Amino acid sequence: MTSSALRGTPLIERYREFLPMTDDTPVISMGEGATQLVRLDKLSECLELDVHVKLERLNPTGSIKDRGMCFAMSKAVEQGATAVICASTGNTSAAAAAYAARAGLTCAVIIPGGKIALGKLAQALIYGAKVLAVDGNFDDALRIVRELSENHPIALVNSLNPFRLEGQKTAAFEVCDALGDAPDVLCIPVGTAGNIAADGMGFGEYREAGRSSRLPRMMGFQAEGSAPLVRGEVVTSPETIATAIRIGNPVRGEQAMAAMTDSGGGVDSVTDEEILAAYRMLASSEGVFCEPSSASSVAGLIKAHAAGRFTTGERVVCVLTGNGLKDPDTAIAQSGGVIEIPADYDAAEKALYGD
Ligand code: AN7
Repeated sequence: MTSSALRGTPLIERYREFLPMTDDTPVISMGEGATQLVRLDKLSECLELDVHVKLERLNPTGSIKDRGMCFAMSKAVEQGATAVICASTGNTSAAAAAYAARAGLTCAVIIPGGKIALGKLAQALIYGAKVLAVDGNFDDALRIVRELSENHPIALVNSLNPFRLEGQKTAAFEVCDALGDAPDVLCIPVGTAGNIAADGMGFGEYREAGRSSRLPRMMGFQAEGSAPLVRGEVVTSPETIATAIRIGNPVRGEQAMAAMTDSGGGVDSVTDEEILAAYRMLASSEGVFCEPSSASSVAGLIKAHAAGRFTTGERVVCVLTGNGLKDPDTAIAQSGGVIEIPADYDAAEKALYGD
């Protein structure tokens, strides 16, 4: 079946046998998952690898977060919740707000003030969430959200919520289904580390069920200024242009480290310069526009390749977790400026072809 045909079947129905669904679990869905894998021909040739990217921007709110959110929301409704809350660097808030709207729940999100991409803020607002911006970072926001969810009847839908990981792991299933088996290597950005922890579960469960024959080496990449797992300690003031992964205390860190290490992969960091170089290259050379955080997976691949961590011909999947359109400010700042001309033919010709 094609991706678009698959998208007609709710993600959590498609992988029902791998999820803790009950007869009472409603299916809250709007066409998530079944995202395309695209081969990067130029990068593959350059690195002598078989490199594919998984375009998670094809999810309903434009990021990978919809996978976990559709299931977390379904379970929240099953358990009788009427309200949900999350802390977010942006994408989780967009997903929570959208799925809450669809399920008829109220949604509150707490974001780091001034540090989320414009498109994500627009999404949370228009989907009708109550948006609180704290004078602090994601880790501060999560601390507050955890306490609120303990004191009030409001369901927490951050990746601390186990159902989020259950939904997120479907990305690993889809990679195996699309390629016929697990790839040699999976590269993915790391923020809260929920995704890579979930992928570890997904690849493991698929192999156990005989749906794939092996586990990929899982390589996670943090931004250098927000790299608690690489440094082995909490980062109190995380900084990076990749605001989605500007997180200093990953709640799924331990589980993620085990998954990465057990698979023969590991965690590393990439600088903002490396992230932005990959971000520009993906768009201008491969026609793939992702958000900066997502490009850290490709930046990490390039760095790991330079360090000799691949064998020629290996198959690599980089997960491009979010849509480039969410962060127009960075795209414009990273591009050549607009050339302004008067409204006449000669000026246009001169600007394009010179005198
Ligand atoms: C585009 O939205 O944490 O390691 O609050 O938006 O599972 O956290 C987003 C994270 C990668 C990292 N790429 O995934 C949030 C949030 C994008 C993201 C990550 C995020 P995790």
